[in-house]
Amino acid sequence: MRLFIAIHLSDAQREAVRAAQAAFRAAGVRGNYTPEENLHLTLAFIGEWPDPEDALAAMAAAPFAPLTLTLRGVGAFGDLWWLGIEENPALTAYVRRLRHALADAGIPFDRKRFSPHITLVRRAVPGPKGFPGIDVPPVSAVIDRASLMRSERGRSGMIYTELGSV
Ligand code: 2AM
Repeated sequence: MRLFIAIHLSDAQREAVRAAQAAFRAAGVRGNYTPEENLHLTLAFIGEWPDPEDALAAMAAAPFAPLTLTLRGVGAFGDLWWLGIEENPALTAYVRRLRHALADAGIPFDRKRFSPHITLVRRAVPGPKGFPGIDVPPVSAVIDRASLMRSERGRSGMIYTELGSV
């Protein structure tokens, strides 16, 4: 199964992300918008791996300590537009520990540098005036867990299911 480890946003944060998506839509930006129920922050992308219990055990070896996450800014990787978060040393340290635990357990993961982002829209095509400038309200939330997620292709888009959390 296709696995990744992610953080869920608070209701207020999801609302802010939806407002940013609405501003993109209002500016005529077309593309594959992330549905509200799929909004998340990926910490590690494992990809195909047969046994979620292995991954949960590795996560348990790097316990999550609650931290405060604050939304900040909008940016793009090519045609993927995202909403960012404020610099967060506690999160960076956790992701380092988590990835070490996965490596120690022999679980593969994408080793690209961690660039925390919440995907707003993939394959974005600009509107008549390009992409909108957006002021993202600095909405904060205390995050108390990281979740192991399964990703499946559904009839009308990706379906993400939480398999467990630490
Ligand atoms: P994205 O939002 O930037 O596409 C599920 O696919 C989640 O894992 C998404 O949040 C996706 O990020 C992230 N991810 C990270 N690395 C990935 C990779 N190599 N392939 C697919 N998804 C990846």
